[in-house]
Amino acid sequence: MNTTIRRAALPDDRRILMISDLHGHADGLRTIVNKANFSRDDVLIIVGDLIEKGPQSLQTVRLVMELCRTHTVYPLMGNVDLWRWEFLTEQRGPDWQRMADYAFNAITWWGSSLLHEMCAEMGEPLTRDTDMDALLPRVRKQFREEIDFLGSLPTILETQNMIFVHGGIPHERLEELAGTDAFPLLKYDDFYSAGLSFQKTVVTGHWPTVLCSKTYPTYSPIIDRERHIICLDGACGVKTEGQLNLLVMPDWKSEDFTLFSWDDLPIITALDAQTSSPREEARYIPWNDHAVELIEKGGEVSRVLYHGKPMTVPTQYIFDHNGVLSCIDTTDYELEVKPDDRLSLILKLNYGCFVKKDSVSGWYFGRYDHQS
Ligand SMILES: [Mn+2]
Repeated sequence: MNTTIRRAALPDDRRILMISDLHGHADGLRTIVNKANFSRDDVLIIVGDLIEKGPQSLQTVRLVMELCRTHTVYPLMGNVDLWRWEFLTEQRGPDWQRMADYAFNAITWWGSSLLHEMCAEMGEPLTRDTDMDALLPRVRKQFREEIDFLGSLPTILETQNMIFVHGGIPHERLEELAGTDAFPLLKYDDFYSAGLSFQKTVVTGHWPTVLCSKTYPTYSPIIDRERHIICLDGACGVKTEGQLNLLVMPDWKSEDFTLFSWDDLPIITALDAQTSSPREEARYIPWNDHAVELIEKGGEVSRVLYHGKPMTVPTQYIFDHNGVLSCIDTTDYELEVKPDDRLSLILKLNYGCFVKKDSVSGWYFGRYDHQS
């Protein structure tokens, strides 16, 4: 698919809400826009990846379609949206085997896939024995509206002072990008680390911001006012501890942002106070740099060496990655906690609780109460 650019002059004095990487979380989208009191007076910009990696891909597409009818919404294409649309419409020729492989992998990883949801709704549960050639025309017919909607999503939205794109752009001469292959702009991995600067503020999703954490792990958006880049992806669906990030500006000229976030982790209420460990000394092990050396293996937690630094990590987070001992998504950071703080529970051990507070994950060793 070629890059398409939608241009919009955003109205004055209306709130601008931005979100990305919904990844099949219709309930999360509904909850988070309600939290922000989203209304017809607001503008909502959805920076791509509506589907997959979550339980409600089909519902999410339909919810976004519905919001587009009732509210001012600018949805954009994500790389996953484009992949699915290309398979479903055979843009690159029949490739049902890959589509099916993806769908069954998705079931293993995330418990759902768009194709499974479509087949379930048709009353024909998808199995390894499904005759894909016979299924495709029926899927296309029954879900024509949803598939066409995915295919209609533009690559880039340009406003008075911002450029929205799922992955990233190499430069902001948009007229040169129009008509070129959209895929590199949708799947521009780690765009933030490319170090580029822009005149207009470039707002992206796609690459979980937590991967850019140099010390303690944070899932909140990156707002870089010098290089004019905003990254929204809170790793919802990709990581259990991930979240949807909805960033709200009072109007398009404003430089103030309010964050609303959503995750589906259980909540505990802290009973004790805990002081934070030094943030600059904390380490986070992301999934793209996760080799560790074992110092001592324990039952619940083990001691490992990560980039030369000893860390205590949950033993269950240690795994063999193609012969390399690895550990992911953990940190030695200890959060600052006050009694009555509500904490999102990621992992409960006798050693302590691995939790998230205000978009930052870390350890809490105090007592707590369970809440729903
Ligand atoms: Mn993506």
